[in-house]
Amino acid sequence: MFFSKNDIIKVGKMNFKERYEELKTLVESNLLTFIDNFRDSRQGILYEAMKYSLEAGGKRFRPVLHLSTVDLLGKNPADFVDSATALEYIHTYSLIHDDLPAMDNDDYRRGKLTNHKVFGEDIAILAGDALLNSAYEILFSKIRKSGNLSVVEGAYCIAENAGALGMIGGQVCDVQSEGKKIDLESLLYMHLKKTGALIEASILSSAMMLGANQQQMDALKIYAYNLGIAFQVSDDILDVTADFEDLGKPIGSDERNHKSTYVSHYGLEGAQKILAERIENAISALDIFENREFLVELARYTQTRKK
Ligand code: GRG
Repeated sequence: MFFSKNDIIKVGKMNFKERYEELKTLVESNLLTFIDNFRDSRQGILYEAMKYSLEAGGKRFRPVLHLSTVDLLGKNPADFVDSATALEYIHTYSLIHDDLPAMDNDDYRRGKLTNHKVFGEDIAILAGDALLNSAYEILFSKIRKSGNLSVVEGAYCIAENAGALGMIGGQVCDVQSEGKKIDLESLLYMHLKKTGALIEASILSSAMMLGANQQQMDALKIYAYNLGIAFQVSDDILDVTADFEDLGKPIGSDERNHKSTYVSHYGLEGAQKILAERIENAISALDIFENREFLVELARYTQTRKK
């Protein structure tokens, strides 16, 4: 189902689940448009591999965050489908590479065989590379169309948070700490970068592109920071409490891979308490926004999600 700009503007008060589905559909219905130019080329196999992982499902949490921040600031989410898609491309590339034998060596993701299991390691690496590159093509194109410095700032925020001092840096800490018991400071740093950075960028980049004021940016930074940590804590909890069907991948992989997690450090109850605290911190940061209902519910969903 495709939503036109007018449909999106018309959306008034509606329940959280419906609005989430609507924003998710907005992204999903445009997800392949940006790579359509090489579908029938010599690189057809690359297109198929990218398409496979893009269509494998997933919550689309980062694009939904990006678009709902646009909502929060009273603008039209349909104008941000491109940058929302770029975020999902970056996320999908990171999952493909994370699943490779040289990293986590996983066979299942989102309930389906991982990319390298279907297309081979060589194509899976290239599909990840191409998704990352396509994300920046999309962002450059948005900058070119807008001619606006605030769009450059938002795009830079995404690049920086996905990079060596962001998600990639966090992944470096992750692979280097495997099999070791790391201290809490290192655990927090790793998670802030590996998981939190792209979640933070999803929220802050659209606010930057829209020229949000300092007070709004400060509040969103607190929300995004706490939500990023909360998302990782809930991921650690799900790894021991969820089931394969909901999660789409085997349970208990953190323990099998000797990973330090919030659960291994604090126990299940301790991790649940930290999660609740982070969620409350995130929610109270939104007090300055009148239209905060959806992002409040999104934080609560992060606490109670089953997948
Ligand atoms: C390979 C550069 C590089 C980075 C990998 C994202 C990542 C960094 C690793 C994934 C490992 C992992 C399970 C991290 C925990 C949090 C996380 C990012 C979970 C997956 O994201 P979801 O739950 O997945 O949003 P879906 O499938 O819903 O999109």
